[in-house]
Amino acid sequence: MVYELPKLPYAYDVLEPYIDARTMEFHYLKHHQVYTDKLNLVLHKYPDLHNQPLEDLLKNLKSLPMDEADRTAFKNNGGGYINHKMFFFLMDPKKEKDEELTKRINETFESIDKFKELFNTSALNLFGSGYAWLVEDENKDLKVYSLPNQDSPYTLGHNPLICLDVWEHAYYLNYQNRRADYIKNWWNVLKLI
Ligand code: MN3
Repeated sequence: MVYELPKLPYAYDVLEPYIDARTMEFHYLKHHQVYTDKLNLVLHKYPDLHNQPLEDLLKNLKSLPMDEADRTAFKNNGGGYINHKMFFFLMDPKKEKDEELTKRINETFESIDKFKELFNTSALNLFGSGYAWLVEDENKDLKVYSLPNQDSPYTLGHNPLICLDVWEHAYYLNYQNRRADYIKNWWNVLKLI
């Protein structure tokens, strides 16, 4: 085994009422575990890649010495692993406000509210499953966009800073089809900005 399910640094119920305990438990224990297991399964065939950071492997996705089926499996499950890790850690209630990032967001998007509006629109307009992202691009500029499935900004050469999982498994038990409500409420569990 190369990767283990990262330990969740908080209890399932601490994000209530915005994200309910049952959703957290299923999302973390079932979904994140499956991505972890499938990532290990594909990397098992490539021992030379075990000591390289996952971020670097995703940055070099196109040139990894894999066949195309494994490259797709790695993209989906390596992305699924690292995206979920970031998403769950971002929601840690003990996380402190990042003053530097807040300042940069204000400078780039005029205000935190305008940034959130842009981010929410991106999350809401994503067709099907995926994530909304705040990233730092290759010029160190902040950008907001969404990516489908478990695609990672690392594969575009960008550094992810904030992500919101808008797969239905992230909200359906509590919100059913009301993605907009989930997105709006989600900001209550993000202490970073
Ligand atoms: Mn998810």
